[in-house]
Amino acid sequence: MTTIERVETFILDLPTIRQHVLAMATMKTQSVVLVRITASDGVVGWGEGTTIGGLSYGEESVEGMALAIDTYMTPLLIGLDADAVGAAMARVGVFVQGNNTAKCAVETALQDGAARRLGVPLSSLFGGRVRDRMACAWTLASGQSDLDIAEAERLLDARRHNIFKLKIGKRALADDIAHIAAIKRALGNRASVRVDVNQAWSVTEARRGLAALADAGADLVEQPVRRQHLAALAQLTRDFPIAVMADEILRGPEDAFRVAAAGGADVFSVKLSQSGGVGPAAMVAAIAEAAGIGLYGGTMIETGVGTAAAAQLFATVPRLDWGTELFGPLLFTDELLTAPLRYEDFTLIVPDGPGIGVDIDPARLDDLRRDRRRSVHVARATTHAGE
Ligand code: MUC
Ligand code: MG
Repeated sequence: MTTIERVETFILDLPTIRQHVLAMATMKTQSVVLVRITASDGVVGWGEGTTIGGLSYGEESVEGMALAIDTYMTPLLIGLDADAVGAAMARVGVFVQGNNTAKCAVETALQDGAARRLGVPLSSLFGGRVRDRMACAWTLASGQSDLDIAEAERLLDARRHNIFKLKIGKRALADDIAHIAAIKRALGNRASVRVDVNQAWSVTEARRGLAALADAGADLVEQPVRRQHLAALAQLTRDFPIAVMADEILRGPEDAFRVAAAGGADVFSVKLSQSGGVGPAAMVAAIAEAAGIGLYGGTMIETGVGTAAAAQLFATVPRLDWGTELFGPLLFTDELLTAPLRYEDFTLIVPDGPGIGVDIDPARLDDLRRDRRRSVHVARATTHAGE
């Protein structure tokens, strides 16, 4: 039996190419946790746990994830069968509640190692590929309409993205609607324009907002109200023609089932991090598929590690009608991989190699590690409170 020998965590801080303005935080740096799991046969698997804006997006921070893995998960994992990923994660689940993003980092590293041991891409462990490339949205979040339009035009010209997600909810509703309308007017039918409110609207604002968004030409609205408000999300889904997508409300298969049963969304944004790993994300996708809910491959703005893992899974789902937003590595000034992921013709190409299909450059890893840096721009300083 090949056993799990070593589990290591690394916190990395990656500067972004421009500020990324969301309802709850302005990012200038993205912080991630990478997990490296070494098995007794020497095979190494990598996984990623990433969230956004310190603790402003969710309940896990990179510092907390590293602690949860090092202190609570690693002792449970050492000596277990490295190929029995489900059994290993079930054991972790008995002793560690929640912490889905930290679990995602560990589970992805185990999946990567198991697939590398077999010499196959991770997609082969999830039924095989139905596509080799997938549509990939870009998020416009500079905070200014003219800059966003110029950025979108550049990306359309380069044939890199023709789906744009606008981050709204920080400004007054009327200002956000004017911003969306200006962008949609400029791009016309050359692009799909969608918005992510990141839970910022009250139910009343959402009712006004969804009506105005449809008029402004937006195709989809993501998580308009707080994740606790399932009944409101379901009502909005029923009442307005614009597609409603669930994001923060989905934290694994149980939530997916609850939201699907309540008719709570037209589309699910499936995120490996929120789901707790590749396997649980596959279950979320299966629930959506069974319920007739559209699928979208979501991101937590991961490096190439988490992005490649997600691409491996989304390559296997039968219908991916809303595409993906697996643009994470493109938002960073630094590349972590030996060979960057390829974005061509408005799509992300699914990498071919074994496991997640990408490799980390050890020198780059060293450069980006928080514990090796002389000065650190931590996530805390990226929130609005810190501006
Ligand atoms: C989210 O809420 O979807 C994904 C893309 C982006 O710009 O932010 C994230 C998080
Ligand atoms: Mg979202």
